[in-house]
Amino acid sequence: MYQNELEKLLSKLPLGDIKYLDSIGSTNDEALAWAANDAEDLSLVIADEQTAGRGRLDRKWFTPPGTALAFSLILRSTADEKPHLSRTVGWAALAVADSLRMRQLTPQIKWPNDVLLLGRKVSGILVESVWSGNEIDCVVIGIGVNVLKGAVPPIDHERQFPATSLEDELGYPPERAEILLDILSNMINMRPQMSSDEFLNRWNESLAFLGQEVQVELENEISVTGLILGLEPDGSLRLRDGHDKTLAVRFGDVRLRPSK
Ligand code: BT5
Repeated sequence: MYQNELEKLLSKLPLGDIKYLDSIGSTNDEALAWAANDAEDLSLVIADEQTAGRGRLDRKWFTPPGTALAFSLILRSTADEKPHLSRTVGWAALAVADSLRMRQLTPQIKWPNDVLLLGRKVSGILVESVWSGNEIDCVVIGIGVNVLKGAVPPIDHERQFPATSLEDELGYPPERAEILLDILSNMINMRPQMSSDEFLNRWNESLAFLGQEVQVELENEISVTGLILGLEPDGSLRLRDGHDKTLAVRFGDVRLRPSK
């Protein structure tokens, strides 16, 4: 674990408690259990390796040791933030995208939860909630970033979309700890703006396939094909289908890809 390096850098940020782990099944599982107990706002679980990293719908997320960022941030939202929690995934995706822009890369957000570089997935985000009755008590934001080449899953690792790493795109191996610091700083700085129109505009402008035709797979193997018009205020995706009808696709079990 690169704990010493991380401790030094992360001490600059107003985070809650931090758990550093050499290896874990999934940082989201650890953070969900911690959040259900007594974790403070902005507590962090970070692991060098995940042996059962998860994507959505129980898909697998590949995190071999020494190569990737895999962490989960616990958000104890305030009453003011609760109405905007559906924007959480955009918050994380923009923070990752901004950290890549700081390195002269050109990221795009493949709605809802992937960050792409030149059409290849470099980062995935998994937002999960801890409920208390009918209310969301807190949110866990899991982020995986392929930093070094070795983080890119082999072709046969149920890979449905091309993948890349920062090392592949930059041409040199960047420091994991510095990228983590930038992502977390971006999240902390952007947090008060999450409800603003400007935030939504920035998220919108970062969307991959904007104005292009895509196919979105919903639950039960139903899919819709349409032109991406942009985001609804709650972060849903607005599409125009072949009959000129506008529809909004909510988060959930969707898979998006260009239709041709
Ligand atoms: C995601 O799901 O992209 C969300 C991934 C979230 C991972 C973080 S790591 C920290 C935290 N702890 C966890 O256990 N999870 C979070 P989804 O959109 O369902 O994409 C999953 C798909 O991406 C898989 O089915 C593979 O096709 C592909 N994939 C797996 N590992 C990958 C990797 N390292 N890079 C690029 N693609 C990958």
